[in-house]
Amino acid sequence: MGQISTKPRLLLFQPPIYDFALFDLFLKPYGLLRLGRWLKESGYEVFFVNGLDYNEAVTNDLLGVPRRYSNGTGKFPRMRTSLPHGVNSERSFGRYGVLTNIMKSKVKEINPDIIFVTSGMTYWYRGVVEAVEICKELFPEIPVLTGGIYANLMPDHCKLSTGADYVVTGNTEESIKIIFKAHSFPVPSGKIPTGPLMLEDVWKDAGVLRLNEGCPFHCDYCASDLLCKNFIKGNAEIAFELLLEMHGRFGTSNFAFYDDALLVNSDKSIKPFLEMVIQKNLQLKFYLPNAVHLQFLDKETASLMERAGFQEIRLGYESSSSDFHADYDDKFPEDDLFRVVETLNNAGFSKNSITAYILGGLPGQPWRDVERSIKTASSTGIRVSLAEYSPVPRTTLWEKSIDICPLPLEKEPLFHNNSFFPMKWEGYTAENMTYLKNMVRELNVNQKNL
Ligand code: B12
Ligand code: SF4
Repeated sequence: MGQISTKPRLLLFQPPIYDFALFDLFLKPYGLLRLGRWLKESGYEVFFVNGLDYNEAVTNDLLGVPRRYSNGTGKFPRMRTSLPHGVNSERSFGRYGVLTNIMKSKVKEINPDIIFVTSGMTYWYRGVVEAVEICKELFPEIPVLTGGIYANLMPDHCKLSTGADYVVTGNTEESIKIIFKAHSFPVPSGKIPTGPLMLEDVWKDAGVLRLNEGCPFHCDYCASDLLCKNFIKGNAEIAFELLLEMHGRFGTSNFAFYDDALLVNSDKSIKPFLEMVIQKNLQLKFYLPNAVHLQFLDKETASLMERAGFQEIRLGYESSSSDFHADYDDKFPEDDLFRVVETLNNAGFSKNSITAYILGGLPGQPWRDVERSIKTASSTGIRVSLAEYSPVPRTTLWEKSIDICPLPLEKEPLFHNNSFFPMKWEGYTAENMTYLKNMVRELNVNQKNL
């Protein structure tokens, strides 16, 4: 007979997601699983309930098996649901993830001593509410902590809407130590590791890597510096070890970078990392769900990326307007896109594998500026992606967004979802947005056919 463990039982909970549409573009609970690894190393027995498990059999029997792709991306099981009272949309709203009763029975079986619920986009908060509700219904006395992006950007809303015992913001490491001490749990030692808990179900199809933490830039529309106060330079050896660990244990061959600023400090991080990858010759595939900075993409980096197995390059172009960059960010000189496309192309990337992100729908932004940016980017022969602005609490543009927007952004985070197009005005109407989206679609089809 096995011995009964006396280790404290920690439950990590990834909530389901409520949204109009959701595609799994390497969406993983990376932050939460870093904590899991830390606490496992500190002597905790760690359990994980994945509300976004796309392989959960009972859910898939009922809702249908979601379509998945060989690069580890794909769909999640979806159930139609209604929007809360007072929130209206013509689009169908959905709940993505594992059925509630299945999650409930998993949580019950674990019988935890302490629970961590993570959070992502602010407008996904309803899933966090559901996860905390399940935990509190089953184990009213067990401390429930929430953390992550929504918790950090809207702590008061998070406390009120979820009723969690703790909303952890700022310095996660210190906060956890204080809370654990107050509850007489063993206080974890050392630092939160860069690497996440190794779970086959999570990492087999696609792994997540992050070299640099945070970003040295401070764009008015972005929360990067709120989530990570100081830019932390990456360590190529540690990232490579994590890659080898996932590849060795689970055969993972697709890897996505979560960096906000992957190419910053490149001589010490991404370049040596890619050299190690090339030398080991493991036939891996790399993806960039987040865009990289144009000004740091030099010849050497482009060549290393191509040789290491990058399947695509996404570029943070945002706009062709110099006024835009003067107003909101200070990212790069105007003609950098042309230089970078040529550099990437010479390194072996087809134009069809390069995408420029353009930001549309910022408060007061004229639609004609966005149209010009789309045309300029597309004239280089690459693909274009129109990233629709989502107002992010506590950023520089937040106050302006609240002033302009007729929707109650502070009270109801669902309205941060760009599906509501919260910043429409007479200089950028819903019709203008539809026109721009169609234009992007057509231009991209034409590029493909060239
Ligand atoms: C990777 C990423 C993506 C990926 C998706 C992956 C994902 N996980 O969601 C992609 C590229 C698809 C994406 C898309 C978008 N994104 Co994005 N994305 C990010 C990014 C860079 C990382 C997110 C992440 O997972 N971080 C991992 C973190 C959580 O790990 P960590 O820091 O190590 O975690 C620590 C703490 O958070 C904490 N913690 C975490 N969980 C818990 C739990 C407990 C209990 C405790 C105590 C602590 C704790 O402990 C961890 C260890 O120290 C963030 C920016 C950022 N710097 O975070 C933006 C960000 C989340 N995205 C943002 C936006 C705006 C978008 C888009 C809308 C962009 C657009 N206009 O198209 C789209 C929308 C996608 C959609 N489906 O709706 C915004 C958030 C907006 C919002 N309203 O909430 C952010 C903040 C960037 C920004 N512009 O400010 N994104
Ligand atoms: S460069 Fe990118 S990640 Fe950095 S602050 Fe600007 S938008 Fe955010």
